Amino acid sequence: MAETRTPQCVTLHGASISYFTGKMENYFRVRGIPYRLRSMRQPADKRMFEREVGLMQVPAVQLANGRWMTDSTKMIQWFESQFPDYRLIPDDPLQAFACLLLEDWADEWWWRPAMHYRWHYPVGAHFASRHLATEVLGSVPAPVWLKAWVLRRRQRRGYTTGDGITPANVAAVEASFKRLLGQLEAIFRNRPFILGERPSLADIGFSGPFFRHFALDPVPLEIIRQQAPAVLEWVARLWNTRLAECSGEWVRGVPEDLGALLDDIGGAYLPYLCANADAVGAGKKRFDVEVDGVLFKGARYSRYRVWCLQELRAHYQGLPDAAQAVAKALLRKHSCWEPLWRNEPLPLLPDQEKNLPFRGDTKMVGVNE
Ligand SMILES: N[C@@H](CCC(=O)N[C@@H](CS)C(=O)NCC(=O)O)C(=O)O
Repeated sequence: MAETRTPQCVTLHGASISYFTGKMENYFRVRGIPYRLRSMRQPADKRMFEREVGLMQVPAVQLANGRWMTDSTKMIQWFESQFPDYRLIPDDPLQAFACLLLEDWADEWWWRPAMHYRWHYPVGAHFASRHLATEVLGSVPAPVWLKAWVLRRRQRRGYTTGDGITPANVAAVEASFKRLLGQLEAIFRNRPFILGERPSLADIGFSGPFFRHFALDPVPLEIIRQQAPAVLEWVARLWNTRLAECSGEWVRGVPEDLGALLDDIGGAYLPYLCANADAVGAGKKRFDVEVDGVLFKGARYSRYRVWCLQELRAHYQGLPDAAQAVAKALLRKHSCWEPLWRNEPLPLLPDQEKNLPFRGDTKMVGVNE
């Protein structure tokens, strides 16, 4: 019989325009887990986060019993194991694997374009920097304009021009976003959520880039309005859906229209993860990588994303034999198979991220490294 225990209210420490805070908000709402958003305040919270979860990154979640957690992906997996009613992850192992792959891609690959659109265009950069200067740096004794300027510079150096975006590849990065919109638009014209009539972990994954970035920042929002109105509807639909009230069904298997997304994962994301693993293995904090015809110069290395690649492998290896065979054929068809296994061994730290979601070892991208 389904579990009906009502979760207690949790505290979501984050920022109200942050990518991963927005992902957790969508998760908690859809899943019916009551939460209170508490805006992180710098610099005091830095010490508290480092003490409680090992890292300064948002969001961090505090359970009703006071225990702290970090990392949206592992937190969601933990909550799903605690409250197994109203399933967010399909029972079909192939669909579950597809969800985990899409979530990882949404988290890690769409971060850079989302940061680009936020910080490249002055209209969005001024809105976001003033907002964060007030929300997150409110207690820092300096004028808002100065804090906003410092934030814009930090975010560009950390996540856009300092992470592989150059004048030569901006057009291609923006074209990849528009291609994603076309792919998602085609899906949402056919059904309300990525895997059917009910939201899955794949939708929650995409709420990261979309909810607080692409569908909030003025430049990408206008592109979505004009080119992908069904995607805009999906953003609001997900926010307004409660799994407890959903009676819709999943689609069967992995539908054909997800093929274009898988092609992009195989063509760009997984090869990027391999190049990142090469860089980490070689001790290079910056590296150049060309994927799908687009050159990223001076991308930052990420130890965390080496672990992401390991996680994708582990999800595949955890599939039952029959599902492994189908998954392998699917991954092969979309050029995902070879890059999934290309690097051996992976340059992981000893026991890296073993204590997630309660303690993290590495940040997704270290802006100060
Ligand atoms: N893997 C983490 C990533 C969290 C993350 O990188 N959050 C960003 C803000 S949305 C952050 O805190 N960055 C740290 C910084 O900018 O120093 C998750 O899934 O929660």
